[in-house]
Amino acid sequence: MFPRRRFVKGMSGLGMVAAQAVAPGWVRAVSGLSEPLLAEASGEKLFNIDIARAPVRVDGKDAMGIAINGEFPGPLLRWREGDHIALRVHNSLDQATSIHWHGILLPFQMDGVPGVTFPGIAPGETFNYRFPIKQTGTYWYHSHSGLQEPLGHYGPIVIDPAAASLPVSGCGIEICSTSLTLAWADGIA
Ligand SMILES: [Cu+2]
Repeated sequence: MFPRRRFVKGMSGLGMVAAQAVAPGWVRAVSGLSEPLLAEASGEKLFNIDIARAPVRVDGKDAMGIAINGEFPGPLLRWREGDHIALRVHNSLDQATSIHWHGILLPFQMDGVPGVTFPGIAPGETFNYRFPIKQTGTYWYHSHSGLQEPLGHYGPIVIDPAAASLPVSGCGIEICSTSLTLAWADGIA
């Protein structure tokens, strides 16, 4: 376990150095970066998201995890194809954070990978993600900062089709959450 952890930490450090050396403009911290995108869109659906430390118990062990709106893993985000989404993500941690919308088709500035498509979210800062929903299905979101993801910084997304309301199975998400939680309880993170 220990060598893997050191390896992952080393990798993220190297990644940051490389990204800063060649960083294009959109990677640097600019307040209100996402404001021009979809600013004129009407009917935006707003989600307020807060990322903070919270006590959790996994496999009988007490620890400090990372909760999203007080939940571990984070809350289900249910969207509809054709919606315009605005997500106001506030960082209440003492370290930088991010949310990557895994598998979601969106403008690259909204992808949420620090040092690649945006600067990340500094402690105490809020980042406004805004994008249109162009697909359906089950997905998930997670931190792309450090080792926050296995500490609980992830959650499910369900996107309903525009024209119908179908029953939803969350089994893909369940498998994903369970494996991450077990990895954490095992001492990987
Ligand atoms: Cu991902």
